[in-house]
Amino acid sequence: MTAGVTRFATAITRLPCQNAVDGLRAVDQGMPSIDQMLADHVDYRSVLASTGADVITLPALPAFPDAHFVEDTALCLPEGVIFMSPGAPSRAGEVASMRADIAHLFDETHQISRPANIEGGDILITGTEILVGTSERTNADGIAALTQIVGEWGYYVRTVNTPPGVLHFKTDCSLLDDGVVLSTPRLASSGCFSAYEVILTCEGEEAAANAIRFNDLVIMPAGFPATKARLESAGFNIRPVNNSECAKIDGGMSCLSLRLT
Ligand code: CIR
Repeated sequence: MTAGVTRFATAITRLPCQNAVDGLRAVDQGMPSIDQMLADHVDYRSVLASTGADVITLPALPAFPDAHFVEDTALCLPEGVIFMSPGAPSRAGEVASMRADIAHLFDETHQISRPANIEGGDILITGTEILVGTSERTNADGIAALTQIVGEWGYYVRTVNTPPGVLHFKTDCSLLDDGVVLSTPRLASSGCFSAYEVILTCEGEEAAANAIRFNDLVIMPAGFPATKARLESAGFNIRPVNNSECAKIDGGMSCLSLRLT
């Protein structure tokens, strides 16, 4: 692997379907508005495109309310694509569509299958390693399968713990720059980022942790002014995108795209 900030040429997204409002959620935070969710998705795609990247928008999948959270279905690396094995049974069927839609973009394709479970939301790629959080969605078999595939490409996988009650590892963290992460205090206190510079989310703004570094921008959910100011004072170019509706079904900035070099 090479150090340095990855430059992405392409982002893959999928339109939310009308029944995206029925997506999985840990707690009831009210019914999302599909109109607002669709408007937010337009904004999200336009911010990705503003960096010069090609943004692919796949069609909605009405049978799968969570299918616009594309990150959970595939891991894209320069060497190839690994299709995930979602731990949420209602999401397992999303993978076949994603494979049909994007496999042709890659030289090598791999598929992880049950009983191995792994979702992309639990995987953080840094310049030096791939961190994978065990969670309700990602088990030891899933991490072992991933480790074997990417090991042949020269990547080192480190297993870490997703905090209890947190959906995915990346619900609580993001890579901001080479060697720099944004993290909630609860995740950082586990020590998993001891080799990194850590910028903490501000008190009461833990939901700001799921951001993405995409080319020159850090795209973060709107509504977290203290963390935004902290990141700006550290020199990052921040683009907030409204995420109020996806947040009600536990989705954030990273899950809405697959990012390819
Ligand atoms: C789910 O529970 O699977 C969806 N409602 C949210 C998925 C969010 N994905 C992500 O953070 N990578």
